[in-house]
Amino acid sequence: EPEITGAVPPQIPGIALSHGNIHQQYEILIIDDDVELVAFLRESLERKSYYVSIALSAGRGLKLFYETKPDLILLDILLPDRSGIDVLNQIIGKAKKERIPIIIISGEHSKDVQKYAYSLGVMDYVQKPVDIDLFLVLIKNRFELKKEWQESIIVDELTGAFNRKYFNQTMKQLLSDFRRTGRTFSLALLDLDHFKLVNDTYGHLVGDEVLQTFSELVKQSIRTEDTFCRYGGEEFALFMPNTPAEQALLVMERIQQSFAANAFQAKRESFQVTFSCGVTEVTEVEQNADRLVEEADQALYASKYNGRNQTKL
Ligand code: GH3
Ligand code: MG
Ligand code: MG
Ligand code: MG
Repeated sequence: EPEITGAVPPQIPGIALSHGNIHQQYEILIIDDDVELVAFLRESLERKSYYVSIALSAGRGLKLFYETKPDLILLDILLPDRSGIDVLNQIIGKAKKERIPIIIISGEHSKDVQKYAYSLGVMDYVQKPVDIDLFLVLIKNRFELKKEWQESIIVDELTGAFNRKYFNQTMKQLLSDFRRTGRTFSLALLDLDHFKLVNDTYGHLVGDEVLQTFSELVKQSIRTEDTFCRYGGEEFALFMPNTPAEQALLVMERIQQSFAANAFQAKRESFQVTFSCGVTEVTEVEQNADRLVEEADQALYASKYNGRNQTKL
């Protein structure tokens, strides 16, 4: 079987994130033996900047499914080696779990086959000949849903900061970059000062608003390559790649000043909130996630102990 391969994705992670927005280069796997249709689809999809990989048989399709982890699959029913329904049965579980949409494109118009595909959980069954304009809109819709889902599992709902799950992923990525290339990064832990008092005085809803305003302000103050996460409760974390600790400290002090200057209104009163911060920079090769967090946490504790509304290394 001739090997037709699509454009090679870049060696950077598939998902690039900036402050809760996903900019992804999506990869589409086409499993279809109709060479002309495949070439046409590929051209149309690549023009829309999708990556395309192609399998002209069920066997090759399954191999590429497991190897390339596509974001969407276009699956034919009549294939030379096995039926597309077989393929479907084999991959549908994993595809559902990982939210990989499967779109059947087939010349097989029997109602029973369509019904069976739908009953397995396929959302779209497109009959050949394919109307490319409609087809491209359909794909775009499927990716929009996927993107919403991808964001929903890594972004904290209240504050729009990344969640703890994404904190862990980012930590892993940055530590491995550091071990591989020596690229440094700083980690800051931020904890709101006397936040219990804010809740007790003005109520939990006002407390939530403070958390939101705080997050907005931090997000506006940082670079796109920085990653801002809600670590838990009223505690946040900021990763600053390529930033030595001394520089990170200055960044945090600047944010502290602008946050402290912000006036909140509640119960016909005006009040201010501050936060304390601890910063650490990755240094030794053996440094691991727990050590880094512990160091930042100790620095944070020193800031609290020393009177709050400040940053320590
Ligand atoms: P310190 O300056 O020492 O950090 O004092 P603190 O009062 O900020 O610290 P403490 O750990 O005693 O209290 C944290 C409070 O944050 C208690 C908790 O109810 C509140 N909190 C945590 N998550 C949320 C949230 O999502 N919304 C609101 N409104 N409050 C929250
Ligand atoms: Mg076919
Ligand atoms: Mg606190
Ligand atoms: Mg706390």
